[in-house]
Amino acid sequence: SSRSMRRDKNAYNGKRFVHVKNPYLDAMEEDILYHLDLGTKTHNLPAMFGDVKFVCVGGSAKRMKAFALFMHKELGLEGGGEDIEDICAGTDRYCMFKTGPVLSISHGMGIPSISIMLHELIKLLHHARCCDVTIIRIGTSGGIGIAPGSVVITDTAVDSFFKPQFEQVILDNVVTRNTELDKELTEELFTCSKEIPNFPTLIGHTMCTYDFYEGQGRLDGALCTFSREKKLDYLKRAYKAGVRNIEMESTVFAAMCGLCGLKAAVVCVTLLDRLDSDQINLSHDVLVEYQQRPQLLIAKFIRKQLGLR
Ligand code: R2B
Ligand code: URA
Repeated sequence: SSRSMRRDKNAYNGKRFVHVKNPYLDAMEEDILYHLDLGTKTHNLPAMFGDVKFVCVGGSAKRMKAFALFMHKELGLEGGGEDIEDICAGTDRYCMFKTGPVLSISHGMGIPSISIMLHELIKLLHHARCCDVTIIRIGTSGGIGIAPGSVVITDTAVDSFFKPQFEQVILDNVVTRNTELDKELTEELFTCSKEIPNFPTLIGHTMCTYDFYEGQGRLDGALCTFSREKKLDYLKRAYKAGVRNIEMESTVFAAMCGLCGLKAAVVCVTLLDRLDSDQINLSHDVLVEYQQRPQLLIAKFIRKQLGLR
């Protein structure tokens, strides 16, 4: 594919470095990663992050801390990991934890929030001279026509018009970017999922919207200007176009990671079937269990990649 060719072109001595595509960056004397409370002069980024091979991102700070603790255990690292420190403790915009070669970071909700984090994360990985990095978004989503609790591995992220693209407004232009994800990684994750008992998983398109309510065809927001029939017609057309779940970050995540040479995947659990309802009425325990599913899959995948069976 065009993406793997691009990847080869950017490999040196067989290593694929994280690259930034900004001619101004190299000339900067210092780079302050403001929203992460890190910087090239204040921190030794290669020493802190040079060994990172897996980056996991997800919306909630609590969940990404829980994932780091889980990974700590799964990697068989020393101690219980309870004292794991938030590397971004100087800011409450995002949180970040490191366990061995695994970095766990929260990104908040929606395209603008994840996009700010990704700009600074990708620069961080570049400054730290990381190579061969795999990045995975683990999240929640609304399913379409599939049982709640199912895990969807995204093959292509699509916009609200079911198009496999992300439109970035730059100055007063609209730049259209590709949202293809890594095919090989998607397949590897799907293979992993089959090795976990009672773990409903499928590969499908993921629709990314700018809003949770009107933007996802919900009838239960503070505003609603369409009928139940229009809602169902839209969601059924999405299903026909191959969409199996809806969330709020996948298109920009796929676009930015693809352009910067990161092998990327999106793995989201579905909390409800949008053909049945709009409100999420799962009990606390079921919600917690569902949210652990993407974490379980990624932990298994990382263990396998590191040769820890
Ligand atoms: C999934 O869940 C959040 C909204 O509830 C949003 O961040 C997303 O993509
Ligand atoms: N996250 C979303 O974006 N939509 C849902 O329906 C559930 C979680």
